[in-house]
Amino acid sequence: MLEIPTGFGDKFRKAADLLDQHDKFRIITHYDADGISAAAVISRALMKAGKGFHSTFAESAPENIPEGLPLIFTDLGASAVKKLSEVNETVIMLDHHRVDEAMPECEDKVFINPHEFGIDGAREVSGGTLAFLLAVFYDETNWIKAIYGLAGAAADKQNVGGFTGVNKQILDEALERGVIKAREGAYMDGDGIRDALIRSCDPYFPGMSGDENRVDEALKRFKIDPATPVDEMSKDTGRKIMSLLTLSLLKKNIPAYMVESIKGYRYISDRLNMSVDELYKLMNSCARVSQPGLALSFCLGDKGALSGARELRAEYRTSMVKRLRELEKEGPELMKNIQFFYDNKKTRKGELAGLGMMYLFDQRRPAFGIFATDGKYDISARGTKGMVGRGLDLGALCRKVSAELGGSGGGHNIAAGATVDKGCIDDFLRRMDEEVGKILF
Ligand SMILES: [Mn+2]
Repeated sequence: MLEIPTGFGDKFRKAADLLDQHDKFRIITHYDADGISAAAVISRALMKAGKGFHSTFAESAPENIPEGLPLIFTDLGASAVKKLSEVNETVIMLDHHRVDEAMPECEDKVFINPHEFGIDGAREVSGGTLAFLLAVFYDETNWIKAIYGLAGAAADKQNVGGFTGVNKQILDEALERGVIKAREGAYMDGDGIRDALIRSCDPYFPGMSGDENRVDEALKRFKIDPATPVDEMSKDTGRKIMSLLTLSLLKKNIPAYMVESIKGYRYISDRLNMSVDELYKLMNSCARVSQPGLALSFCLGDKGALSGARELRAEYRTSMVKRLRELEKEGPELMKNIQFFYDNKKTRKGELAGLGMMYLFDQRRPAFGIFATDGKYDISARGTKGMVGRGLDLGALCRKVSAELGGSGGGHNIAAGATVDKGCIDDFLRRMDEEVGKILF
């Protein structure tokens, strides 16, 4: 049984009653993978109850709140509760982002934010798992949809080091109910082990990912059938593959906790024939190219949409592996205390910098991915947990250094970004190199 604070549970009961009272809803959800996951859970629950819905993806709660239908906000809305409390509609809001404001109490509205109950929305529950709680409060048979909720939590990186809090409770009960199965292994998927190894970009295996010859050679040496499905490898085969992958990372001096994180429990829904890991990565692939609707469609059972999403993910993986291999060969440019590279895709540079820091690049220097847009440079900065532990705050540095040069910037300590005028990029890198040096060296 789920053990959640009483007041928190009361809010879900009230939200479930509001679902009961209407036949059609407008769902407004965040356009990232967690938002897609939340919309998938709610839409499926409404479909099952024979209710209608209409979903929209947004970056935040819209300026003008649409009226005419009861509203469900998922994975967003907490920063706009005042406005939402004034609309002339029934409102259900489920948002795990931390805000300072108290959640208002209104008769035909319910505002659910886990932080109000001492639950850490950054780690313990996501938009997807909040939506899932509502679905099971509404109708217990919705437990079979657990994979959709957990995918949102995984997409928001709440599974790093294992699920905790509300997410963990949902996972445990889903396992107990048999709607999800746990299997141990590497976080890889593909059409057989050969395909999975060649396409693997997250995790990326230096000297292995993208290199058909090396993969073939290794599989032959270990006498492993290249077509063996990843989930059906014998213990012995799994061990051989793991030692191979571990070695590829250790050669790059990747720290032990990162090497460890390439494997763990994968949570699989037999019904969907998919793992939580694969599901959220498919959602991410759609969100990345601004097609969250495609991901929602496949979650609602559209087979064509599923193959479309699989194609998007395959293209994405091919492009990432290719670019990471180039960076593996040429290396990012090294300065004294930082490293940087240019990339021709805006959204890719940050992910390349992040994956590079996790699996490939020099571990002593934070990485900066740079993209040229009209007249400006867009910069993504990524560090490691170790650097943050030694006092590095890339968000603060991006803000400070870009402001000195008339640009803007900010973000988290481990992942941040900045924009500066074209003529300023050399100064930006030079100043960043100095500032990072003061902290790390
Ligand atoms: Mn979220």
